[in-house]
Amino acid sequence: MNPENAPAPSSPAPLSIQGDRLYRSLAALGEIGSYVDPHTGLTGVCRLALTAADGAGRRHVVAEMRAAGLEVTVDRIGNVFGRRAGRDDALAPVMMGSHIDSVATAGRFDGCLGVLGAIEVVRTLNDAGRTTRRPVVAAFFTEEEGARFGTDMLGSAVATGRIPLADAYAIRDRHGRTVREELEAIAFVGERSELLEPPHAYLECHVEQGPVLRAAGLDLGVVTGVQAICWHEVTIVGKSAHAGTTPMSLRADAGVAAARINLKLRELVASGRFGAELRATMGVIAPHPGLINVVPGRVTCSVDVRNPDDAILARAEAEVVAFYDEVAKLEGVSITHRRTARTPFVPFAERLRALITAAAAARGLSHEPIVSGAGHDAQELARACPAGMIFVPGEHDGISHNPRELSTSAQCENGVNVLLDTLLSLADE
Ligand code: HGY
Ligand code: MN
Ligand code: MN
Repeated sequence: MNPENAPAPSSPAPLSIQGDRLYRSLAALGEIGSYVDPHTGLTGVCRLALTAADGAGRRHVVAEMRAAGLEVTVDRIGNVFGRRAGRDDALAPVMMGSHIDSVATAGRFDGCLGVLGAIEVVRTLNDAGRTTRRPVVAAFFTEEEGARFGTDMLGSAVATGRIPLADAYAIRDRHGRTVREELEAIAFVGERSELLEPPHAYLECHVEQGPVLRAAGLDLGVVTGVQAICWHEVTIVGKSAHAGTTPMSLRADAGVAAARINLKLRELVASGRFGAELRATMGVIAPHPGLINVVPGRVTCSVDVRNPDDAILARAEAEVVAFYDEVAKLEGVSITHRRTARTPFVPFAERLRALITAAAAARGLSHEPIVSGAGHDAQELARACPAGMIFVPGEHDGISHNPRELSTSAQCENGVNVLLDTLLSLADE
């Protein structure tokens, strides 16, 4: 090595994580809540927030945190923090984290990479006998997915003051169970205040969950921000009636009304009136009674609309809401909707993006800026402190919220090594 490139005598040798240890920890957590999909034969993960499987996953990760020497605390919304002391222990910590709750048809990487990656960073510091100036915290947040209780980033939104704890406790799942009851059922109602002392900075390593990085042959994404998100829960009430005897002219068919709304979502995107980046999805379509010979009298469905531009999203949402009234008249049904999530475009801190970019470059890893299509806890932490995200590419077009989700050991190792480097820059300042 050319002498002037050698690290200055005082700077410690650069550290690297143990990629195989990280990948084994992802596999081990992925066993908890795993299932075999009867249609595809694929093994997926189902750890919906605050279910017994989530509770088991939580206890497993808490044990991993403790085995890495972290002091673990739990707050009143069930967010979990593993703390490693710093030389100046009174300073605000640098936090790394994500979530371990999953959708019902998940893979092993969404969220888990950021939590287990944070613990792997701590193990690497331990192995090297390295103490940072600031304390370091590895964390996971409650119900990031929103798949069970209907609003995403719930735990980190409470921790940063966007959602009051009492409101969060009262949210019910589709079976009427409340967040509070379900936290108690898995014994994760903690003592610690739910309002987070602002960290010095927050970092999250996460799979991209899309095709961009892999298609471009890039090692990493430096996330510039998270696009704006809008969720509605829509209730359509028509009239259950006999499928054979009821003339079409006498029907109030909630199923057809839902179908019209679903097609409208597709039309909004295809029209180009909202630019090229609008995304709209009806993920939940639940007819009642859901029987072959009964015209559905009631349908509960969901609307998920997203765009990087807040103003465009607002226009699109207004058009959807106006369409609810149109369909109600057309089909002779009543349509009500509840906005269950609404987050603006959230930019990430320039300074952290620059540190992540420099760390990737120093390791010779190819990287590009990228906007996140998915919501993340980092967008909530960005309200409390400078936040940044590192994206890792995924195989199979980066598919996610699907058992085929897959990032290779090398892809995960690259992401968490850059997480380590960025952490060290921040934790020693
Ligand atoms: O919906 C989302 O974007 C995230 O996966 N919760
Ligand atoms: Mn996620
Ligand atoms: Mn997700």
